[in-house]
Amino acid sequence: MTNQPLPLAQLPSWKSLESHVTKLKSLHLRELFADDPVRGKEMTLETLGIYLDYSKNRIQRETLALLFDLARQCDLPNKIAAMFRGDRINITEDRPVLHTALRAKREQSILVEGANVVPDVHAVLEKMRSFCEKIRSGEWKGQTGKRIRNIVNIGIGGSDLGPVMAYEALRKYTDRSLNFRFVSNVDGTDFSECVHDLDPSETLFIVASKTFTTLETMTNAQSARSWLVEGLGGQESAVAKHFVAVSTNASKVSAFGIDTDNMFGFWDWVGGRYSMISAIGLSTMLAIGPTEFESLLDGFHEMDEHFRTSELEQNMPVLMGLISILYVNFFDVQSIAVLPYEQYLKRFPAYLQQLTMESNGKSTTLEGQRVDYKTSPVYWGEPGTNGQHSFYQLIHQGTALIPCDFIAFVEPGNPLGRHHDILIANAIAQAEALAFGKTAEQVQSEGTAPWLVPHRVFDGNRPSNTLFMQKLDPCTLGKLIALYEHIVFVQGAIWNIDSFDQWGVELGKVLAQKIVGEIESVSEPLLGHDSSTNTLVDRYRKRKK
Ligand code: G6Q
Repeated sequence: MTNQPLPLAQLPSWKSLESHVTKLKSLHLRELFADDPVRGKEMTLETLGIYLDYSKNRIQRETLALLFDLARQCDLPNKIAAMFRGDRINITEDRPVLHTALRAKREQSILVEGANVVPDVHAVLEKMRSFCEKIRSGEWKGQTGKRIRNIVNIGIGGSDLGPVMAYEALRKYTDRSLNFRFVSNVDGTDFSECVHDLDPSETLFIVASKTFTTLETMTNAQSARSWLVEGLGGQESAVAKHFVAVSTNASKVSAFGIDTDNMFGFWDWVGGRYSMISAIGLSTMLAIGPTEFESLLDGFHEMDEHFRTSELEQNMPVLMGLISILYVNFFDVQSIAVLPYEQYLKRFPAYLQQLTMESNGKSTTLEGQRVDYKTSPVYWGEPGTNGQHSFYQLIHQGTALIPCDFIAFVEPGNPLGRHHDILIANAIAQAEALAFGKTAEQVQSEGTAPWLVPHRVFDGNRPSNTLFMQKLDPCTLGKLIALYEHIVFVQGAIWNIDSFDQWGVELGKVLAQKIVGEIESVSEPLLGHDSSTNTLVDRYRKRKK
């Protein structure tokens, strides 16, 4: 599958980067800008209405050339082609990785085992559209004849984070006569708080689960069913009017009591964290309507095409992915902050946590060897300006180097006096302060007492990207999400790992099942764990009411 001839750390470009970075580390962004006055204009890339300023990174043009060499030596162009073609690149699960087919145009053909999957994708989209129209128009009635006003998505992980993020991001485009809620945690508080003020006769539950076996989702779905049936006078027949499912598992869906006519399918070649634009996006389509959902799909597709067809040097996901590799593998960076200066993107960092860390939090190569280099950093963040009044201190003056992605839009979500100018000024100022800092001389010249000077110095030389777009609308959101999906792909391709499995979540699930049995056992269980686990189980058993 891959033509990569040598282990990563033995590639010539890797070795060249190692020696190049020794020199780079001694350079300050102040010098890089002083030596290259057009840097701030030239180290930018604009595509699909996204302006990327990457000039405030600790790079020279030579660094980029070496990173592109690395990409070629890692066979990145062929790896990209293999994903889009539907090769079984998720090797540990022996599956193609085709979330890009979810946003393919009707006339495209993408073959899985010889069959074109694009017509199936469009058939599901059509079914979703017709259902959404019935709910949004009020044609679909609940058990008592009332129209649906509340929509509750029950799902977790990939079946929750994308829908929640998209709903929040596109709130301005949503039908405000419908009320959307999202339940994910098995903690009963999540479900209880979600429904406490809802009328069951006006509530629709979407049970979103690829496998339809996930413990949290099934537990919440059962509680939802009891709540609904009880609230509607014990009528089991109400389930048909108040529950729909999104899943790949028809038999489990019908065993739950949901008519498979009310099931929206997808396929095992869509990974959970890459599924928000599949039928898992049903709540999104209900909220924004089929036409805006189409724009969202278009945005994803445009970025897919950019990624698939652009030269590496002009390819935004490739560029951003490679710059992140530089920091993680050559500057020992442990985390990257994503900082949207846009309130509607408040759940975007949470969404990215899963996308990035579940994909690339791996330490085994595709050949089954232990990696001898770092893989995924921690991705985290908060919307600006809130973060500035909390953790930015550490980014400015702490001991860790934390590259930042600033995300901003020219047009405000809600024009209000000077708010937006102030917001954007802050985003631009933070990137400037991080890069250039404030020297001891500058601090002294302000008349600061000598003992206080070291505390008030900003070293600077802290890198960032700025992503500037015109307006947060469905199409732009699609481009932005696909950009990060493909950055993750680039990282995984260079690190030579399987970005599309998630074996690391299995062990805890299995142990939890065992411990649930022990906790709920009527007779005293024989506990065979370590002494810490045994004591915790025993303590809970003795104290629970
Ligand atoms: C994502 C993961 C994971 C998954 C959830 C929910 O890539 O596979 O987050 O989405 O575990 O799974 P189900 O959709 O099967 O309930």
